[in-house]
Amino acid sequence: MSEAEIKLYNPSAAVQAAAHVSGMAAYQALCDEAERDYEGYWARLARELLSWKTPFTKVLNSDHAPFFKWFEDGTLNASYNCLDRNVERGLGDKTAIIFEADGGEVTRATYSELLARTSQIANGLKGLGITKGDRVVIYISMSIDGVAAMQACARIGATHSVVFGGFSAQSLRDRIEDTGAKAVITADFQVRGGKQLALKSIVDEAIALGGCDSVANVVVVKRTGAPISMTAGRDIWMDDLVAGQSTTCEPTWVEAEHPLFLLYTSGSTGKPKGVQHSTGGYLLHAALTTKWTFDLKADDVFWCTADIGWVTGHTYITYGPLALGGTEIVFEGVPTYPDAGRFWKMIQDHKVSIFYTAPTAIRSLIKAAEANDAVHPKSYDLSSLRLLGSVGEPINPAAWEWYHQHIGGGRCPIVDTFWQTETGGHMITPLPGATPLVPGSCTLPFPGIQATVVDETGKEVPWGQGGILVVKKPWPSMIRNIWGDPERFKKSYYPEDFKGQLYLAGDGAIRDAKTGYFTITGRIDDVLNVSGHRMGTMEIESALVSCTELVAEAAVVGRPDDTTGEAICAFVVLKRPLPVGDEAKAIAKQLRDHVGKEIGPIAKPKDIRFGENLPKTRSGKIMRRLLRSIAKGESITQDTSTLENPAILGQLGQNY
Ligand code: 6R9
Repeated sequence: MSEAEIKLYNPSAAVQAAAHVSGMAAYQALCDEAERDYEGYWARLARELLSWKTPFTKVLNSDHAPFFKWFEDGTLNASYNCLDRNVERGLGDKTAIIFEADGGEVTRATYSELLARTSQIANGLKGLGITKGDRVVIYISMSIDGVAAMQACARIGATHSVVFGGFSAQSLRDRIEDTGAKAVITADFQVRGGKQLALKSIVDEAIALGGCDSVANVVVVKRTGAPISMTAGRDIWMDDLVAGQSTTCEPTWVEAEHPLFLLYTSGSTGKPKGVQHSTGGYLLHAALTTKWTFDLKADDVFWCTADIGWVTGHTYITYGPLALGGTEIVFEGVPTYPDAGRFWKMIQDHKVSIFYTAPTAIRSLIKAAEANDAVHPKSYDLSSLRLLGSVGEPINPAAWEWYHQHIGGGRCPIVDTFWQTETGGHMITPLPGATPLVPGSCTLPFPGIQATVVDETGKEVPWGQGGILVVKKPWPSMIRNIWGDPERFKKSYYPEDFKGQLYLAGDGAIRDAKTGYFTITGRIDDVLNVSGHRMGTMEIESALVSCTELVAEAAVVGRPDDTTGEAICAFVVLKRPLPVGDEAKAIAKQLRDHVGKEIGPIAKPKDIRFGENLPKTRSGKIMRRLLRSIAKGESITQDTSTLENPAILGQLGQNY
C-alpha cells in the first residue's frame, strides 16, 4: 500500500482520554517494559489482574521448551476469579449475563446468581464422582447454563472440552474418545433460527458409535422439554442433578499450569487436535486483552457474538468479561432470525456499548441491509455503541468501512483482532485509545507479544516483504500441548525448520514498509477459513472418501467467496461413470449430506466438481494449484503437458 492510499483513523481525543491504554506513548511504554524485563512485565500483570490462592514465585520456566510453564508454583481457580471475587468486591447484584433466547425472551443472571448456579452444578458434578483432572465434554447451545457448566468444571478442576453444537455425532464421538471424558453435558434441544435441533439424540448417537466407554453420565439441560429418550443409570436431567445441591462450593485450587480446557481445532493434517490451555496464563491474557483491547469498563454492555463452542466464546464470553466483572450478552440465535436486523435490534434493546463479531456476519448483513431498509442499521438506534471488534478472518476494507460508518456511526474505533485457538487471546490488534487504525490491517502486536515475519529459514524479512508469521517468545496464554500428542505439538508449532525456536502461527503476513503494521495474508497450510470457521482440507477429503460406495478419490481446496471469505470446493472421482446433469446434482447432494454427517453442516462443500481422475504431477501428487485455479474459474496458465488425461480439465470445469 502506498502512503497516499493509507487512510488512518486516529482515536478521538475523548476515546483516547478515557481508555485504559491512552495514546501511543502509553502503548509504547508497555512494549518497552516487556522488552526490558519480559518476565517482570507478565508477573506484574498476573498479580494485578488475577487473585491467587498461593502467589507464584516463578514466572517462566523454559527448561523443557517448547513445553513452557508460566507461574508454575502459584495456585488459583478460574471460577473464583470470574465469580466469587466479583461478589466479594460488592458486585453480587450486578448483571453478569443478559441472555436473549432465539425467540427473544430475555433472562438475566447477576454475579450472585451465576455463582450460585455454577456452585450447584459443580456440587452435582462432584456427586457424579468427577474430580480434578477429569474431562467433561460440553455439547450445548448458547445459554446461561452453558457458561455455568464451563465455570462449574473450572471450579472443581475438571478440564472442559466444549464441542460446537453444529458438529455431527461422528465428530462428537471422536472428541469424546480423544478426551476420555467421564461425562457429557448437553441440552435436550438447541433452538436457532426458529428451528429445533435434537442435541441429546446426537449425543446418544455419538455414544452408540462406540469408543465412548469413559462416559459414565450424560447431564441434560431442559431447553424445550419435548420428548427425548433417557438411558436409565446414565442420563440425568440438570434440574435433578442440582436439586437440593448447596449454592456454595469451595473452589478446587489448582496449579497455574492445570489444564483449564481442551478445544479441538483443525490442522493441515490428520484429525482435529485437542489444543490444551492452562489456567493461570490463559486467564491472565483473557482478562488483560478484555481490559486493553476492548477497554471494558464497569458500565459497559459487552457483546461477543461468537458461540462458546469456539475459542472466541471461551475467552471473550466465559472468561475474560467475567474475570473483570463486566456485563455481557449471551445470544442463543442467529443474526438473520426473525430478520437480518436482529443484531441491530439487540444492540438497541440492550444498549450494547462494545460489539465483537466476525467479518462474514458483517458481509452477509451488508447484503441484507442493502436489499431492505427495515433491516438496515439506520432503522435502529445504535448510539449506545462506543467500540467495535472483528475476529476470525481478514476483514476486507469495504466491509470495514461499512462497519465503521453504519454500525459505528463513524465514531467507534474498530479493533481487528488477530489471534488463534492456540494463542488463547489477542496477539496482533489495535488498542482503541491508542492505535491509529488502517482498514484491513490488524495493526500492531499486543504489548508483550513478540510477533514478527520471517522467511523459510526463520530469518526476519524487512518490512514491506511478505513472509511467515511467527512469535519469538513464549507468552502466558499460549497452547501448552496437543492433548495426548506432544510430538505433534512440537512439529506443528515449533518446527525444526526454525530450530524449534519460533512459534509458527500457520498464517502468512506482511508488515507495512512505513508503519510496520501487520496485514495477515491468509493461511500458509492446508487449513481453510470458511465464515471464520477453521477446517482442514484433509478432514473434508477423508469425509468424502469415507463414502466408500461412491467415492474413489477426492481433493479439496478453498476459493475466495464474497460472503464467507473462503468457500470449500471439492474435486471428486467417483467409482462409477462420470455423471452429468440432474444425476450429477443428485450425487453432489448425497456427498454434501455425507460430509454433513461425518463432520457437520459447516463442512459441506459449496462446489462439487466431478472428473474421471484428478490432475497429478509425474510423481503422482495432486496438482492443487491447478485445482485452485479451476475452483476460482481462472483460465489455466499452468503447464498441463504432464497431464495423463487433459480432457479432465473440461470435466472439472463443471460445477454442481
Ligand atoms: C480466534 C480465531 C485462527 C485463524 C488464524 C487466521 C484467522 C483470525 C483474524 C484472522 C486475519 C484476523 N484469523 N483472526 N485472519 N485477521 N483478525 O479465529 O481462532 O478459529 O483458531 O482461527 O483465523 O488464519 O490462523 P481460530
